[in-house]
Amino acid sequence: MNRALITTLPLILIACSSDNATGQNSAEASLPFKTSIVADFDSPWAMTFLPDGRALITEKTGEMILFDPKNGTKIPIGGIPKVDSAGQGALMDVVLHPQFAQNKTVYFSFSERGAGGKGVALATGIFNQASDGATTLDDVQTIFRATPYVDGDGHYSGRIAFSPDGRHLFFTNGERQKFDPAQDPKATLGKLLRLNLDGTPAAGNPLTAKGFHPAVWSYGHRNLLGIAFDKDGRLWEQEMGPKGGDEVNLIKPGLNYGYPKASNGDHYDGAPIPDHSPHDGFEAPKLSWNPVISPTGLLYYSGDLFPQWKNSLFIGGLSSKALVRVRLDGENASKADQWDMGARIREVEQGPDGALWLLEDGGRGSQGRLLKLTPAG
Ligand SMILES: [Ca+2]
Ligand SMILES: [Ca+2]
Repeated sequence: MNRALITTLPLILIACSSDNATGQNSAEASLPFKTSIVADFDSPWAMTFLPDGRALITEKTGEMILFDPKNGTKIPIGGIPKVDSAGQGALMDVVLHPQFAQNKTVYFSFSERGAGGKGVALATGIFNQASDGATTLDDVQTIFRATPYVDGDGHYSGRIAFSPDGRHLFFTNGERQKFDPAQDPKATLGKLLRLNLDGTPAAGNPLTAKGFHPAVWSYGHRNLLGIAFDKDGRLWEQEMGPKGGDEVNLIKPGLNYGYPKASNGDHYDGAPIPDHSPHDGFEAPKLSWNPVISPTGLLYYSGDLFPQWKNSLFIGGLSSKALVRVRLDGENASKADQWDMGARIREVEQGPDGALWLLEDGGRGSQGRLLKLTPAG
């Protein structure tokens, strides 16, 4: 390989047998994908692709970065509000408005300090890149805040997804390591919320007439770190459960998913939680993991590059340092693959060409790299 080619290639292959015939790692060689290191970040949290193939990437400490995979350019984006990134706090998810091509609107979530303590907030801004490349989110507005704000730095959740018809957005609020708020009708903590695109609670939410906060769509959740719609419009969710209780759930309006009254896991202090059982009044997970995988990010795969994985969910694993694949069949889900990635995986995204893109989390020895997975061989 000549030097000019090396310096112009944005991608570095780390598991290519032809480049590494002597020191080949058998685990890597057996993976069904080729892993390319595209870039290095500090502690990235989420990413989303723009229509032109560039990407927005959030960093835990509060930066949003415009990244161009074609040349490796990173441009910090101005206009992001102050983020409280202590503990599990972060500048969190970033998702484009369904009509981004027309209105340039970006939705993002972050943890902040406010009356009563800390909480997770949802905001919008208008993507604006000047002719000199300087990039900002203009007219940033916080359109929803979790209720209530409490002390502590954990279980914010903060994931965002739009309904397939583009008329509503779903937003996750974790139970903030306070347990009972997940069952409190007035709190948005431990809930999956359905909002209008302006951040107000959507009309017709299923529990409003029963006295719940009008944004609530489902409840009894712990730390909801991924939501995604499948091709038939089903809403899937994964959450970090208690010890031995990580979950994939199929979300249906108005249902109680049990936490902290029912879980296939138990509290980390050893206190038992009754397992899910038929007719206990709680919706059981479609899948649970023991030992845990520490799931983060959730992608519904619809691409053509890995045709064998259509109709699969992909989940990043923190403690498991894994990429996890779940096979869907209607309302059923089954564990399909768990590949060792050797680093904590925070985010999974599908690229414009159907490649899988992963962000390492950057903590506890993981580097925070952006990885691109393409078919092996
Ligand atoms: Ca994403
Ligand atoms: Ca249990």
